Amino acid sequence: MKKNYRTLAYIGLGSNLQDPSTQIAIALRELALLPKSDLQQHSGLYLSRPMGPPDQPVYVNAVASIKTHLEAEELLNHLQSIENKHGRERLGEHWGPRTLDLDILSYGNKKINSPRLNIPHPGVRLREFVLYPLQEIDKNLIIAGVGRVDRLSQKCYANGLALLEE
Ligand code: ROI
Repeated sequence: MKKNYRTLAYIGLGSNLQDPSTQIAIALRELALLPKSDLQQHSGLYLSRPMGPPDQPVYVNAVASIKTHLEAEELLNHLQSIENKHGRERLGEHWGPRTLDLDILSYGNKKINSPRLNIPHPGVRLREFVLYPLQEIDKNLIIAGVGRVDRLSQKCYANGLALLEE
């Protein structure tokens, strides 16, 4: 049955291989083409130090919001097929480099814990490269079960995060 309401979902984008800024710019255009969905907003592009093994290139990160009729798992399927189009290889290295990573950060006020999905994303409260861009697009955002994004980003060390000029 078609859902007759739409869910506001936030998506995190990250890349540190093969011209990361271009990967992110193309991914934003692809998010705008998701079925049953409308892209609402996206942040600027940020340069961020790698979380995880430090011997990998710096990342470019951004966040976007969409309104969608897709169920969370369907949205995940679409995001994974976009990642795959960008040549994402799952090399098995824990927290290693990647051409494109698309994470569902939140999906309405829903909490989901399934083998494929943990929503809200468990990394949100600790990641400057998620919190600062979220605050840029919605300074009043509250992530259910996590907290107010403005307060969380005040407590989160910026770690050299830098907004890239256009
Ligand atoms: N580090 C940064 N700075 N940005 C990311 O998007 C990112 N993504 C990841 C890991 C490997 C945890 N580190 C990251 O998946």
